[in-house]
Amino acid sequence: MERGYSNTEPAQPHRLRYSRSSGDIVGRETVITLFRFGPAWDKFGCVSQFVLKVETYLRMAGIEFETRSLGIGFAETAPRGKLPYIDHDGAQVADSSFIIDYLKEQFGDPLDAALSATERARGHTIKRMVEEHIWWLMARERWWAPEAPYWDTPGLLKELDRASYEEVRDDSQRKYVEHGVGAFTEDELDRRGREDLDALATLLGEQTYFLGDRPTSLDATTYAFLWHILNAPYASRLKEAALEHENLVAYTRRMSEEWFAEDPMSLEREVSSS
Ligand SMILES: N[C@@H](CCC(=O)N[C@@H](CS)C(=O)NCC(=O)O)C(=O)O
Repeated sequence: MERGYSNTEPAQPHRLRYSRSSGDIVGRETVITLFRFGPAWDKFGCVSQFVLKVETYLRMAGIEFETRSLGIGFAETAPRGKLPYIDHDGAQVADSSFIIDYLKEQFGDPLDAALSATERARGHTIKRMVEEHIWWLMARERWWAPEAPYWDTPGLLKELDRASYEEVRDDSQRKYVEHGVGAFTEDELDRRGREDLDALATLLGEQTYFLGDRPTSLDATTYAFLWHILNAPYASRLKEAALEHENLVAYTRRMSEEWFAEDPMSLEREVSSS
């Protein structure tokens, strides 16, 4: 499926395959590989919101890609020790925002090119709140959830025995306490999450997308995080708060229908499993 919103077709990340005998084009190989942890929790393509953000951007910008699931071994190859990263014809780029900057440079900017300075500033502010605050609230919820959603999770900690899992969990919890979010009470966390979700619901209002009637790269972030919150497979006060905003729920459903109706977990794009 080729989609995008520019008048000029962006260059596609393909390597053409030629017939040795005739020289005719006989196929094309996808050369963008998105590295992720891997399918998890029933309907998640990956446990990472940032992986879904990049995947959403690729789908919205009409850039073909394949996925490669690394599971717990991700740190052996991830250039910054985190996922996602991509490989484009041998060039590796890590960090979801740097990846999107790179994709814009390489394939054009069909989603954001027409944005005004004010829209860009608004998009930047929303993105930072979601990625740098809501992410911590979500991580805090996941690591403390009584259901222990990361225990024995395919696509992440599946191969760990109980003692090793508990070591990873304790290390993670220490990280969140150092950040500050780990020291909040459940009610304080709930209050902070509600403040952010109320703000998102107000900013979205009746609009189709977060910056108006056309999708932009900001929607890759907002969709990825809202989808993860709304589909949390554990009791979540963030999820309860998000469900109270009909416009956020409808927005997430709309985005799913528009960009993820086909191959929702990118299983058809997967070239290896962990
Ligand atoms: N700023 C990075 C954040 C990426 C990130 O935090 N990834 C998490 C998963 S959501 C990760 O790889 N965590 C593994 C770890 O820290 O060991 C981005 O935008 O890509």
